[in-house]
Amino acid sequence: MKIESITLHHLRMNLVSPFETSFGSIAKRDCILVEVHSEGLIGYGECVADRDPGYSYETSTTSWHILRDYLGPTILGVDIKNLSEYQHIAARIRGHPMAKAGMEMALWDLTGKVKGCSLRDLLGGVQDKVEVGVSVGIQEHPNILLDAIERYLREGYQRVKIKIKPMKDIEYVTAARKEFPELRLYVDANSAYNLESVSSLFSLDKLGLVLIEQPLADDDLWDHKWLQTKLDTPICLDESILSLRHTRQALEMDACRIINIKIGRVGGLSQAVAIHDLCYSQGLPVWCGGMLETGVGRAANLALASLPGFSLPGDISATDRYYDQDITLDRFTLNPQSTIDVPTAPGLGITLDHQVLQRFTIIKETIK
Ligand code: OSB
Ligand code: MG
Repeated sequence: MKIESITLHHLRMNLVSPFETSFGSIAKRDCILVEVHSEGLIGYGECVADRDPGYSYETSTTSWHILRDYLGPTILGVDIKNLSEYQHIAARIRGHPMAKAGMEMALWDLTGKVKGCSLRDLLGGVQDKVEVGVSVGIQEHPNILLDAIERYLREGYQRVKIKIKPMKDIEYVTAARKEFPELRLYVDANSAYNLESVSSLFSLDKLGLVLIEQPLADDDLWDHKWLQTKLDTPICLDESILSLRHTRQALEMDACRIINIKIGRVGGLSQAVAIHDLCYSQGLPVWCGGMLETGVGRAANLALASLPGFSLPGDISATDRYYDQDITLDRFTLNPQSTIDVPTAPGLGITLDHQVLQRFTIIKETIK
């Protein structure tokens, strides 16, 4: 696959409702669509870095810089024979996993289209549909949270993740547990706690949660290891796991009992699969995290989540949970049993809606 040109689109898309986490609230979501052209085919990838550095140090602006000034020029004109060649190119740039993942996804899509093979089959996926849940943002009042959960349950979701932070935790999650005694509940703190505020989590430990996601700092496996000895509820790491090495060390330390795998956070699908493989071989459950993706990133998440070790429902909701208008013609819908179908067409298996894409593009640049 000789890479002839690369087009970057900085998108800003309206969410159906604002999404609030411990690091802030967003009403519009930014991302970069990466378009790679080769021999009459186009591969698409989504870089999930947000406008602000709340979840990660990467932003849409830093990713744009890395994609346009480093990754793009290095692969332009190169005949990429396989994805491991790209791994070597990306490894020369320190950090910036989301930028690397966006470009890699476009190359995976292209590879699938060249071979006439779906991403699921390229990765070794084994499911036609995957179990999914919904992530509910921080709300103004526990009753509003209960209403939101009830609405999602009516839509068919059978697993709910509640975003928490200090003061927006015990009362909210206790109310949810009381109202929905059997519901599979996750909570996600996005690093909002420290050793002073951690006692709230001991109250949550009594509520029969499936997991507590990323309670402490992103760069702190050690304190998570300590906290896991104090909790019966499994800790699930998200922000702390940026690589296969972090995964191995977290496993060796018993810093968590579950891992959330996100393609962007770990630098791409190849790394995501490697992390899956290690966890699967050690019997550690994983699930696919979300970054409010468009249909492009959602298709990749579905393919990844079809691997055999993804034994817990992921943060992969239906298109209408995020966007009224999405950049793909394909809209993902929820099946009975809280599942979504994995795309089967070559590559990501999606088709772009160029009108919608144009409407949400705030900057566009082609390098050739
Ligand atoms: O921590 O999982 C997270 C969204 C943006 C940034 C971080 C996170 C999230 C979510 C939403 O929880 C998951 C989704 O439905 O895409
Ligand atoms: Mg998370």
